[in-house]
Amino acid sequence: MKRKCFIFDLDGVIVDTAKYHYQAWKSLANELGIDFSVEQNEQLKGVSRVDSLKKILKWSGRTLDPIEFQNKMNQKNANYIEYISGMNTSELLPDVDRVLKYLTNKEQFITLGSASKNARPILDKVKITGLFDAIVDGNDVSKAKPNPEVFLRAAQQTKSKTKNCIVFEDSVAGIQAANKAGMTSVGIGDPKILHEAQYNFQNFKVMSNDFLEQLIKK
Ligand code: B16
Ligand code: MG
Repeated sequence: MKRKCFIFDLDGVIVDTAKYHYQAWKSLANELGIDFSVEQNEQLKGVSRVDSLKKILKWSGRTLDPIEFQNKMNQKNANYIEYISGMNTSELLPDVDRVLKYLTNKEQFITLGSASKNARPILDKVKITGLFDAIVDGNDVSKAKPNPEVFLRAAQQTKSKTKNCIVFEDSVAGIQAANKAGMTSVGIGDPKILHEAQYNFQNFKVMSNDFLEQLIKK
C-alpha cells in the first residue's frame, strides 16, 4: 500500500488564524507609529515571530534594544493568545475535515508543519490533535521557513522520503520551503501570490477527492 506523508501548515490552511496574526501585528505596528498594510502582512505569513518583528522594524527604519524587542514580541503574543482563546471547531476552514477524513480513511500519514509556537493549543481547541501522526511546530525547529527544517522533521518522524511528502501551504515562505525540500507543494490561497507552488487551490472546497487520490498514487 502506498503511504504518503501529507504535511499541513496550520495558520491559513487548517484554521483562519492568519487574520488574528494580522490584527495583533497591526496593532503593535501602529503603536510603534508604523503603517502596516495587507501586502506587508502577506510577507509575514509562515514567518516566525522573531523574524516577523525584525521585518516590521526594518520596514519602518526603527530599532529596539533587546529588552524592548522581547517585550514587543511578548505583547504581540499575549494579544494573539487573547484572539485565539475563544476558538472552537467552527473555526476549522471549509472542507478541512473532509480532506483529513479522506486521508485518514486511506491510511495516509497526516502531519503538521507549522512555524507557530501556539500550534498545539490551537489543534486542541478545534479538536483534531488526535488525527495527526506527527506534529512539528515552532517549538521544535531552529530555522524558520523558507528553510525546510520544519517539513524535513515531519518527514523524518513518519520515516517518509521527501519525494513522498505533500505540503499544503498558504504562505510564500512555506511553498519555498516545500520546494527546497523536494516535496510536492500545494498552494492554498491566491495563485498569483503562491505561483511558485506546483499545484494551486483557492481553498479545500475546490480540491476534489480525485485530486487527493492522484496525490496518493503519484
Ligand atoms: P507564533 P504557520 C505561522 O504559522 C504564521 O503564519 C505566522 O504568521 C506566525 O508569525 C508564525 O506562525 C509564528 O506564530 O507567533 O504563534 O509562534 O502558517 O506556519 O502555521
Ligand atoms: Mg500558514
